[in-house]
Amino acid sequence: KDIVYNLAFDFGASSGRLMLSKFDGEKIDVEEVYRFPNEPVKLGQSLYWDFLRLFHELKNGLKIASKRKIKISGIGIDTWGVDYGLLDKNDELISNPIHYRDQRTNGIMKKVEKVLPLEEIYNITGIQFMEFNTIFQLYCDLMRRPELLDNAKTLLFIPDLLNFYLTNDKYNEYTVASTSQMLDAEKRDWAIDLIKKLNIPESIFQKILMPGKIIGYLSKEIQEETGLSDIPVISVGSHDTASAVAGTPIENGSSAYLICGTWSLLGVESESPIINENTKKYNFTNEGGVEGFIRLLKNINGLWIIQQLKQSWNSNGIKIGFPGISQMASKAEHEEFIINPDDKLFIAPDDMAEAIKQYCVETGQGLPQDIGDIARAAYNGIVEQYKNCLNNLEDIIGRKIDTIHMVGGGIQDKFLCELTADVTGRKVITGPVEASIYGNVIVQLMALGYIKDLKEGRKIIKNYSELRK
Ligand code: LFR
Repeated sequence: KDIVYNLAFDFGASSGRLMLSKFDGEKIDVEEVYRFPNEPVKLGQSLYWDFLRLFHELKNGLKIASKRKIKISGIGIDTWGVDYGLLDKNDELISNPIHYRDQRTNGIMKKVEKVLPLEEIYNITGIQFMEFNTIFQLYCDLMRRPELLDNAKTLLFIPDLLNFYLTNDKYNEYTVASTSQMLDAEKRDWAIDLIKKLNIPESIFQKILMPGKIIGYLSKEIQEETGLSDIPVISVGSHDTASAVAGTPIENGSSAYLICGTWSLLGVESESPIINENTKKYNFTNEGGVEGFIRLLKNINGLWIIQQLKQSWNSNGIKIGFPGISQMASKAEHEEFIINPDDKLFIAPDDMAEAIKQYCVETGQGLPQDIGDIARAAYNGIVEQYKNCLNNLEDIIGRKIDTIHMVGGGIQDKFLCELTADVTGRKVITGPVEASIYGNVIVQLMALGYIKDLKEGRKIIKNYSELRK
């Protein structure tokens, strides 16, 4: 049988990786080719992504892949959402892209509200309010560093920016552009009126490109540097969550997906945007998905809290890893401590363990004493949000959700999955861990004509990846 090889890059908030996929007409196998850390840098008052390093690692990955001497049919890139780079008239990057956890957007919504009612933004975009959404980041730029936007000719989201430096082609891919809170959810194009009302220069926005199209081909320079040929770079669901949803074998309307990574994304797939009093009240988002679907979901502060706990303990000399934290939480002496993970306190605290202690004391629960208790407070809080979110979701869509598909790196944490099943009372199906890579690959295979549609792609994933019930 002919084998089709593709390369899928998935950039996460703490690391990135390149996977090689092999499709033999029936089955997709994925293999890790290269993994690299993604370490944001605090420079002065700002928190930046190290974009130059990330692009360097992208090329390193391509160089390693080229040594395999196999014919690669396509490359697809997905990353986190909302963040962007600005290019000047010579296509030079004006500044390193700023990290969504940067503090500059604190309190920004109050300022925007004076110019434009938030309700109007929601009614058009259907996007959940988060201070780090592109719309608010750009408004900050406008107020703090207007010269940046004066000189900007092009805005590219992180995956668009990586694709541009590979191919020289400039687009804004639909799924990632939807996270900006500046797309008209119905029209699936820029909400020009909103953009104008905020005085953001509309000329920086590019043509929207749907997932499943060829963006361009590796440029001569990149070919020479990496040893690869003129391979097509394909627009996948370039927002990692869009790829992860595509790579989740959901089968019917009574199933929800729950993507567990730095963030927890819980929702369903919808044919069209749902924007009403309920979605507003519960602050649900209508992000763009692949094959024209809308990702109706809620963004919950997830394993970031556990990641930060690990960092806080490790930097205080306590050697503990994720399995250790999970185990201690499962055996915690006090099982009842609980936080609200979406409290502002937990977005970017200096010390996560201290933040949790402070929260528990301030909410009258007393002081969690040890690692087990502190971690348990976080797990309880995260899973409680899952439960609330499921109930709200049922309210919005008017039907019951009986099954949750948990996917993503976080499902390697058995305790998290078990607690989710216990607390929500729903059937939990786990897998695949590599949902975003699978989603990335099936959209490439759809673009190249090897797979008919998302349904067929998901069937392949369901049949051949390891799923557990
Ligand atoms: C997950 C994710 C979420 C988005 C957050 C910030 O990796 O992409 O979907 O809200 O990161 O971009």
